[in-house]
Amino acid sequence: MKRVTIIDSHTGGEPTRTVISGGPDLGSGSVAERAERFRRDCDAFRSGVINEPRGSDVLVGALLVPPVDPAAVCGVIFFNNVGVLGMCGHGTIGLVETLAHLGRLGSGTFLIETPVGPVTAERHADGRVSVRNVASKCTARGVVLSVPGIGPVTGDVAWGGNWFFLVTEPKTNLSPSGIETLTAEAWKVRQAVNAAGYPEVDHVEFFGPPQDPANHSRNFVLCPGKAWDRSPCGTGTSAKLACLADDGKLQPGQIWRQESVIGSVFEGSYEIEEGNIIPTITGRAWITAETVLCFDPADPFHDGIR
Ligand code: PYC
Repeated sequence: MKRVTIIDSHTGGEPTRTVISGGPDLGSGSVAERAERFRRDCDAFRSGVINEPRGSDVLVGALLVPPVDPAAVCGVIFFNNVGVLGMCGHGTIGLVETLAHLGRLGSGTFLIETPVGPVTAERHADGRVSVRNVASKCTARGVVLSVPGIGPVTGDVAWGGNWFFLVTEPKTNLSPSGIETLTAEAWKVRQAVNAAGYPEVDHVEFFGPPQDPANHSRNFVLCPGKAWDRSPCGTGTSAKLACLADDGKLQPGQIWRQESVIGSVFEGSYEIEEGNIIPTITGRAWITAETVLCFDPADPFHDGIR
């Protein structure tokens, strides 16, 4: 029986499953090279850890790997129900909380290597974690899509560690009761934006007014495998900050409070470094389980249901 030790956490409701031991040996090289090896050679492991019967579509996995830079606390490869992610904001907050829970973090700022570049994180005295993300950018503005069954939809293409299509006037209210409809609409938008020449986009983000007046906006984010993000999405909020910065609607250092479709909140701001927009996202994670996953070679669903 193969055993994989994990710690589960959630960040604003969105779960992260951090693999502590029992993961594959990905050899040497940059975290990007090892993420590519993981994608190519370890799909059964990815699916077995995330998908039913051990997990569910909504889980995001975080595989700890040795860093290249000895100053880094770790390297990490994020993965979900269908593949490998570039970065993950809620996942990094969950990872930091997990390392703190294990007693592996001192105080101060930590360097973490991801496949799309290094990020830094800081755990504050109140347990909140700030993640200084990779450079984010808006690459196409005002893209008009003709979406079958919906009609014209306008949005922006932006990078925040993953690729997003950001829609500011969705057709459905961003409330928990609308999640089924929002999921169906966002999936159609995803197909339309991919067909319109943006195959890199694998997350769709709808924005609307916040429910809590202390916040600036509410969002609904559809992830690559059709799961909706329970958190406001760290990389999605980074993409939003890049668009706001581009529009001159948010100044460096100014706080943006992004509310999720279930009301959890990330605080974001950005700075400009060498002409790049560098977002910082702050949120809170909670430990939910310490578990050993068992993989019996005779189990017909050893590799998860994919
Ligand atoms: O927080 O960046 C994020 C994220 C990506 C996918 C799910 N959450």
